[in-house]
Amino acid sequence: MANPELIETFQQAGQSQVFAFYDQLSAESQAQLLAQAAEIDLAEIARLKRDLIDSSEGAAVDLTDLQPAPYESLPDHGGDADRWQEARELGEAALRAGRVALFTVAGGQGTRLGYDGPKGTFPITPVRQATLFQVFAEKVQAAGNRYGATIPWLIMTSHQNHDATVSFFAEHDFFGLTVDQVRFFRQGRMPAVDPDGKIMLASKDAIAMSPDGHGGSLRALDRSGSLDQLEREGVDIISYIQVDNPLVRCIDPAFIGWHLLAGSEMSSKMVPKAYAGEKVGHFCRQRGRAVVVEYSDLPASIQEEVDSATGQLRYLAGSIAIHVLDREFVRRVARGGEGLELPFHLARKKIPTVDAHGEAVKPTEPNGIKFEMFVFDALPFAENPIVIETLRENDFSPVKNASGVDSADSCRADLLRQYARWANAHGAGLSVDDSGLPEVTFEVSPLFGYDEVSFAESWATRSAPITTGKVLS
Ligand code: UD2
Repeated sequence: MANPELIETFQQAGQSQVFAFYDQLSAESQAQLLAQAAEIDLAEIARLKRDLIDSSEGAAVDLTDLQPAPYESLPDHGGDADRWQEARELGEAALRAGRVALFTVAGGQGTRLGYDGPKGTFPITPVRQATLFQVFAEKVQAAGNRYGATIPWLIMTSHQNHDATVSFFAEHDFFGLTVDQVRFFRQGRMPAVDPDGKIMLASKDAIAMSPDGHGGSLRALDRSGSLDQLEREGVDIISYIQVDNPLVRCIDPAFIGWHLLAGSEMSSKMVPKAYAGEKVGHFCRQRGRAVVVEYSDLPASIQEEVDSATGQLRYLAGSIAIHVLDREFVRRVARGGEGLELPFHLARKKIPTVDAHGEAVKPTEPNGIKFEMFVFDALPFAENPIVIETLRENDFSPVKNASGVDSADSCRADLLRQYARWANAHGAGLSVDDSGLPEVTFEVSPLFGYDEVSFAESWATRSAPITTGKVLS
């Protein structure tokens, strides 16, 4: 039998069920199963069972000494306009010096959207139906042109969607970017376990493995050699975004500048929560460190507290998963040790598996547990973390659900509102409804304008009026 040591290690760890059907498998399937098993850190699984599954306190979030995090308000909301201008200039200088890379986490499974394929290949813009990936590619290109620098774009995929993602870019000639500029790497995986901590099989010859969460991106950036490559290129600032949010200012000089002004290792954007129960994480401080507490972990009574001085929610700063990371900070956290490890979070899920006879089981209730790391759990390790305010309409409209809130429809409408705001600020005179939605369905390619400033420059040279179906490009 090939690799008996590995099988024996699993037996000794009480995980022999992983090889229950091994003798029935072809040599190829045996090799596949062994390769998967070799990815698993059995000591880590034992620790997670003990600390998260068996311990009632393990999963509880520590809320002692929690305070709302301070943040830099926008100039229109009382912030220091001169400092914002200083930040912007500093960020622009860093961009011109080629110090900035974009990083997109795109390893999620997109289950809620119900879309078959990597989420980044989802068509989103209102006229061209450009995909999420194309929108980001055009923003990278436009910003690179503006600052006279090549902006590397790192994309983290998962085992499930890696090949499809890479082929998609190849089929579309990398949307005008160079092959060297766009770098793909896979994130790590974790096995699902049953309530007794036993590693589950997806089929007789495969372990039920799933992506290790967006927090796995820090390890993956390091393991893939991406950090070393960035270091050779003189890039030390990593702009982190999620694949589901095409509205994001993914290359934002002011944000980069605030990160540099503060000497921060990890910076974040916040939006004021729209209402107490909004489902976002909360930026907080705890014993001198920055933390994000997910909505599900913060009791409603705390979420509803009002600041008597401002009349606003006390825990106002909502996390929209937009960060700037210092390259060496990522390396430090990725390498771990000395208490630097990101914690795992546990989620009870329906995991397709096999029964004792190897027959497929499709559960209707959660039957297993997945483990994920979250990138914002790196914040407590960061020196001088800073949170800055942004406007939702400029930075945040994620595509998460098939319909309703945070769906493709709501996101397209937000894109249209943004185009109309930019155009009307320059006298386009478009009719809009009370929510700012224009009557005409048109589109602004990021190559024409990826923010107000670049839009204003291109607008001065445009010709025909805006009508339905028009693409400004
Ligand atoms: C996340 C945040 C939430 C809020 C929201 C904003 C968590 C737990 N919550 O919610 O507070 O900021 O985003 O949109 O993060 N991904 C991977 N690999 C994985 C899992 C996810 O690359 O293993 C990527 C995924 O492709 C997507 C992003 O991470 O780009 C967010 O993932 P999600 O949809 O699971 O996050 P969500 O909506 O629960």
